[in-house]
Amino acid sequence: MEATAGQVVHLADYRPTDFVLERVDLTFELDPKQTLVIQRSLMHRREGASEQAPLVLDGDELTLKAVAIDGNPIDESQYSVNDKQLVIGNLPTGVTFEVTVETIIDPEANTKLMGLYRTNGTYCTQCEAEGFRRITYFMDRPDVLGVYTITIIADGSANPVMLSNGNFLGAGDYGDGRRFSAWYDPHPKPSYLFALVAGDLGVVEDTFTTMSEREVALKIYVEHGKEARAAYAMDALKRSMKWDEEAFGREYDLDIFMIVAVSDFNMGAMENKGLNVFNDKYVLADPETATDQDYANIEAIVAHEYFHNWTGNRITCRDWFQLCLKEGLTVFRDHEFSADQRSRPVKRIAEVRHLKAEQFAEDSGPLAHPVRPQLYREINNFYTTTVYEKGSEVTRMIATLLGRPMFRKGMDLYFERHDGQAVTIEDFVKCFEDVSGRDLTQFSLWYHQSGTPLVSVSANYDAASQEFKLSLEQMIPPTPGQQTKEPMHIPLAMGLILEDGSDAKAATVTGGEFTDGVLHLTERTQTFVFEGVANRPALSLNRSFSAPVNLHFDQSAEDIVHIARHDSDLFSRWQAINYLAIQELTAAVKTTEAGGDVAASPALTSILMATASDEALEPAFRAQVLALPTEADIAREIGSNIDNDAIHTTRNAIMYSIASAIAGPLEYLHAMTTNNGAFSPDAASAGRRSLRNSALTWLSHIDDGPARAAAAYAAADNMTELAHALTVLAHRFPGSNEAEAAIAEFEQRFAANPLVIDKWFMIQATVPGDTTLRRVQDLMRGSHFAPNNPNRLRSLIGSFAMSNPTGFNRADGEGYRFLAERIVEIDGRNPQVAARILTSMRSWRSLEPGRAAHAKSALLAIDLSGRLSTDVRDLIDRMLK
Ligand code: 0A1
Ligand code: ZN
Repeated sequence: MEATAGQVVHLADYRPTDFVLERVDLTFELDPKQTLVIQRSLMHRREGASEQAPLVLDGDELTLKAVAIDGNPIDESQYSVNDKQLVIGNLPTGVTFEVTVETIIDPEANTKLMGLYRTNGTYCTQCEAEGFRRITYFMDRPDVLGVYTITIIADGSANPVMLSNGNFLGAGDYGDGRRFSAWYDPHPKPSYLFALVAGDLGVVEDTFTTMSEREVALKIYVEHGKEARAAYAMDALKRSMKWDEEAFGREYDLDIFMIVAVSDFNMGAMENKGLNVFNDKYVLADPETATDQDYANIEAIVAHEYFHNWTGNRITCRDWFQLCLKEGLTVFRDHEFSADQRSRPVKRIAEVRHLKAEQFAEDSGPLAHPVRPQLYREINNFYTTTVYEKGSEVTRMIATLLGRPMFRKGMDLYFERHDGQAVTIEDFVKCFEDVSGRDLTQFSLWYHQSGTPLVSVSANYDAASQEFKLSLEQMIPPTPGQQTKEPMHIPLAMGLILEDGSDAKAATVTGGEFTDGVLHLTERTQTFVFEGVANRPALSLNRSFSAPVNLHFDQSAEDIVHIARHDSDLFSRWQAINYLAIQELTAAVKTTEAGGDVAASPALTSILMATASDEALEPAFRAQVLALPTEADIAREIGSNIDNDAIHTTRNAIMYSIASAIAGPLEYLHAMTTNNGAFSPDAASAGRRSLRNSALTWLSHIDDGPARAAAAYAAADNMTELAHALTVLAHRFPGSNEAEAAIAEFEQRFAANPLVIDKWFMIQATVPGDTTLRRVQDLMRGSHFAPNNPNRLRSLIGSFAMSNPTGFNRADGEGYRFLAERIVEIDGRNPQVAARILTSMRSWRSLEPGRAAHAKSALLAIDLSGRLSTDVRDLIDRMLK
């Protein structure tokens, strides 16, 4: 366990290392409990560094066996060692020397899953961010780049597969049962991109011919028997490779590209050079076991990790404060890829829903931080939705400001100028300034100021002068460590929609920059005047969600409906309906709390019906429109004094009133979207299934029993419909014979497939209401639960805490008490997973006072529980501050 305090690291303290790494040779003698790691590194003292400066190497939970300089063993008169550092003195100046470090590590005892560990009998590594120091003493930071040669030695029968980064050099037998395998990666890389895998795995193989006609071997390693389920991942990989050549001119740079799927993994996947390691959840899919969402996730994550080869690996981060340099940019690239592979507006809607649900929530609570933070106590806690998703939005805004062709030029310059380097956000932004001539100083505040800007809008049309006046005011709320903010550069795509549905073409626009339909809000308050607007338009603002901001605008229901029917931007049509729905839902919660009855307005009901039945629109879009804001969305919009039960009751009542009014069309939709023909995971087929599922959900609000959902469960021939029908049964008809029977049948059918059992956990853990806590506790005692497996922990405990607003936020506080105990337990084994699940309580201060008091005492219980990891300690301190 780390020290409880955890030192604060400041961006301002960045200094290059005193020594420059040139080459690293690593030999691993693998053993489940005693692996020997021999490191030989060539390095030299940096020019200008002090001649007295010692070599400081990071370490964590290592047993040191030997140290040598240029082959000569040294002892503690020349070095000092503790669990965190190996410090070597008396090193030469002006010449290259070789440091040898031998360490012993215990992969089997490694429950943190950082460094070298075992998963289902396979050796596997995870080194980002600071896992390499758990393998050997090293300058474990991203600005230390080296060329690696790796030799793996292991028992040959247990480990026929032995992999590392780069190109394969060769393999052989020692004749005593041991085998070796050697790898060489010619591209200098930081230690966080190192990877090693060894075990007995099956493989799926293919090839890809690059744009310069080089053939690359593609291999996906999975557990034996699961090979067929890797086909979609392979297809996604080939499409990603092609897309990166076409969209960004980026070609792959080794002879081989490998993916290994493992069942114990802290995150989604990892972009190690040439050897990506994946949580198997994001590799394995077939129609019987994977939903359409699983397929979409696999496509996106395979692409994301592959795209890191250029944005992250060839050009990496100077320090971990620059994490968004690789993550924000790579998320943007994977979003663009998915948009090109699927429906762009539907993809954008899903992104914005996710951004608001996660990032906006983070940005308005105690864990808010800038896209590029200034300090951290535990870097693992900064793999956040702000760094990833807001980071992507900031990249998107650069593309909006410059226009796509100029953005591409800036990216080309970035690749050309910084290939092989470890760089900063400033280096990145400078490329776009240099190609465009635009000053991005004010824009860069997006990297430095946390908090979601609020843009207040007022609009006025004057028929006599044919002028449309738009006044905007921006306000960025205070966030931890940032009480006052500067006005930002906010690019707002917009249109003025005339009566006939067309966009007004204003003759002139004054008051600020307005280019290609994008208005540039740069002042705290700014008024734009559009001249020559023939009649009163409806304002469609923030089209495509061009800026990640909240809008405050008292727009009339008629104008919103007009946009919902006519906007040329499909995303904006969804946005308008969503806005209408959230306004109505939040108002209705107040009515419920005051004891009144609620029902949806005719405007909302009719626009939902019109859009849902509009055959000209793609089914996936219609399904998105039909998906009302979630209970969490409503809670976020209300912002304070949250009573989760009132929200739940209100949302159900509104759904009941709408479903009653449009029952006929819903029945028609449900019938018309029946699956016929073989399953295909393509976007159009998935869209049809999502519309059908949506119709079933709506109908469950007026059905007087579970018969329809039970029939849908019985008829489903793919996981998308099966899991949805089970969800409707379990959530809408809890305790019914049909629900219980389906839960039991599902368990029996998929008992041997842990990834499907995760869905079973998740569906049960998110049943609304007070009784779910008991069910979660029972499931934890059941045979499927594995307390060390991150996927099991997340799907049972994580989904209960993160995605069950009424069950978790029980008024009596039992949900919070349960979680506090679990966090302390999990933290003892796997701090990263504990910390991630704990973020479910980040918005506790917005709860109504009774719940908030219970939540606070649960957090205090964790606080006082003794030995906490730096990960959990950091979060608890920030959440209680
Ligand atoms: N770089 C990876 C995410 C990642 C980060 C940390 C990890 O350590 C447990 C693992 C993966 C990505 O963006 O996909
Ligand atoms: Zn990434």
